[in-house]
Amino acid sequence: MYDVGHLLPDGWDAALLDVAREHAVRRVFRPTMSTAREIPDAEIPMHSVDGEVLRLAAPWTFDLYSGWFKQLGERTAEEKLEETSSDNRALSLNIQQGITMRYPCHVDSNPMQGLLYLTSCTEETGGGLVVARDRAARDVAGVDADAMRIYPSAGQLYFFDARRHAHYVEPLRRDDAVRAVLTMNYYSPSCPETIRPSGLDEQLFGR
Ligand SMILES: O=C(O)CCC(=O)C(=O)O
Ligand SMILES: [Fe+2]
Repeated sequence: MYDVGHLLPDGWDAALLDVAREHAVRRVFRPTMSTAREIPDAEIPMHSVDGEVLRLAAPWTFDLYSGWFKQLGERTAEEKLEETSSDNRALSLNIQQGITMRYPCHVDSNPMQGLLYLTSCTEETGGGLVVARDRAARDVAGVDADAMRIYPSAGQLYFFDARRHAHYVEPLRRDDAVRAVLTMNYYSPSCPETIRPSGLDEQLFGR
């Protein structure tokens, strides 16, 4: 984890929260792809701003993705990181609001995930990132049976290889609470973009 918020231009977080307010779209996640770790008939509402929209509304996020943040990620990965072939696959701004939403349980397909948090969470606010210790965890109940919880703060940049540990984001505990994170996907020579499971784009960006 790198604390980068104070090194970014003043107002970066407010600017992205404005983009979220203006451009977020609501979708219903259905666990049809091989990386989902939900019970089969789950339907989970999600709010996000796609990379193609971020490219226009906050182009500087792409400069960080392919520049400084990629370099930081390469310190954690033991190899070079590769950018994705499309803006939607590269970046997404994910927003969670109120007590009913959570981010679906899944494993990542990419070997390195960068997460820049715009908001802070604690045990009181909820919104923790819940990660299975057991690689066999197949759904939320399986994750919860033995999990670690991460409560990120605004301005923190995390890098993960979460291909083998299922994870989800727990709901917030207040109706007026908001959680927002810029997610960045990187591939690498040993795990290239061509392994991305079919059905993932349709589920994440379909209209
Ligand atoms: O929002 C988070 O804390 C995690 C999101 C995540 O797991 C992902 O984007 O793959
Ligand atoms: Fe993930």
